[in-house]
Amino acid sequence: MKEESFVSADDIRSAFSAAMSVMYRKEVPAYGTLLDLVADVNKATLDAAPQLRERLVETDSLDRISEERHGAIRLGTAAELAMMRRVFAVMGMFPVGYYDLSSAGVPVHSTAFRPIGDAALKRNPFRVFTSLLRLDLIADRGLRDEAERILGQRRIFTSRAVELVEKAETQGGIVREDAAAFVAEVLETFRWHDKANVSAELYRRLHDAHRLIADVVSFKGPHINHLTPRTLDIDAVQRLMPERGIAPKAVIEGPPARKCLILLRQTSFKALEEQVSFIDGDGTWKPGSHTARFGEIEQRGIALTPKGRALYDKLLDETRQRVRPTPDGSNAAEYEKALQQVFRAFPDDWAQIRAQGLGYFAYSIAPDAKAKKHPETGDLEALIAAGVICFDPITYEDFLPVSAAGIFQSNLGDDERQEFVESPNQRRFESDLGASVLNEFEHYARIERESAEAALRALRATEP
Ligand code: OOG
Ligand code: NI
Repeated sequence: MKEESFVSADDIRSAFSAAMSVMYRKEVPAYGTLLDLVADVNKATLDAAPQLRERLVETDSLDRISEERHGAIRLGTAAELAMMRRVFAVMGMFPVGYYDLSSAGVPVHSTAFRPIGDAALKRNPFRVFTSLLRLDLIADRGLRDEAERILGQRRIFTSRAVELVEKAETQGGIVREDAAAFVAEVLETFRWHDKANVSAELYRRLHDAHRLIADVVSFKGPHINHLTPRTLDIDAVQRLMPERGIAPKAVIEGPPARKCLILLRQTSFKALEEQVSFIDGDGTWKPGSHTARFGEIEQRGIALTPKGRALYDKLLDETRQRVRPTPDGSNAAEYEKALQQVFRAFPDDWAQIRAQGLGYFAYSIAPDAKAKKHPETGDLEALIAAGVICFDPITYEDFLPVSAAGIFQSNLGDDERQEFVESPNQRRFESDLGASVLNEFEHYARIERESAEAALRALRATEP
């Protein structure tokens, strides 16, 4: 098989995320409304800031600005997770990071499947936050066994999807003739099923144990539960949602609005109550409802170093000690004010953020470097001071556990808070996954180091 006959993983990922978007918009019309709002706000933001538009043209592709950046699914078993890893690998998406949500009252642990290289991220940054249900955190032994039995019986991948993955693995890629079928077959796994796998009575028991358990166990597959486009002004979208008839969650998760955006800000509209039917023991269908699917938006800033992240975590914690946002939004303004105030302790200036070692930066030679007299040295700091090498923030491509918990909670019904013993178990997760996850900090540090080395090399090459 000649290499040229393979479709690139980036192309498969793009086709897949586009197909998923079309499907989700059809399944959840409110999501289409959100997409329209995001496109309008992004356009208004760009019209008001021509410089931003220029920068986006240089660094990104402007026409894809409002496209989806991520989605999320919840899986039930180790076998599902391991197979999902193989499916995503065909699309150039690899597990990055480990997120334990048990401490936040959600019985799952997660990773994000995403493109890793710079070129792949630019081409299409689509990623999927993927959670695995932790039945080990459920106290009721009988219910746990029943849930395990039901999950053990379902097949979330079509047999053709499995075949195509195996073929891609053997051949080293997807051949052109198989690309469309691969996307269509894999899409089936993410589809919504309004006919439940379980009786209304069992659904109720699962739901009482935790709403998330009911969401995972009761259905044929891990329906995509949200998609998330990128917005250039998250505060505007949050404010305008009600005007378009959609209800935003109480507060925006993550850091406050700032000049130098750090990490990730996210908000969502609340999950909708949808009609489903449950199957009784005698085979008759009973109408009911289930709440799971929503839409989200995100705005990304600089990736923080462990030191920067520790400061972020500390400040977020401090804010929440002062004001804990209530699900009904009644103290949202107060929370935002506290967030703004507390985060004054985080420098809002790129040079400061860099000098204090709080964020990761990419280095390059300044466009006018040649014209400048500069010290003949390999000392990065001296060259930056001389204006010969410049630095740009590296965008954070991952997720935040506290924010993720907030997103989960607001879409599972806020009134319910359940405590689990905090029990991260990355080793178990990786053994279920069949691979280890990439450490996000090491990854950003490497991008930074390599960019500095490349900039110094390029500079040497310009010297006589
Ligand atoms: C995933 C919630 C986490 C995010 O953006 O932090 C998430 C879920 O609800 O399944 O998507
Ligand atoms: Ni999300």
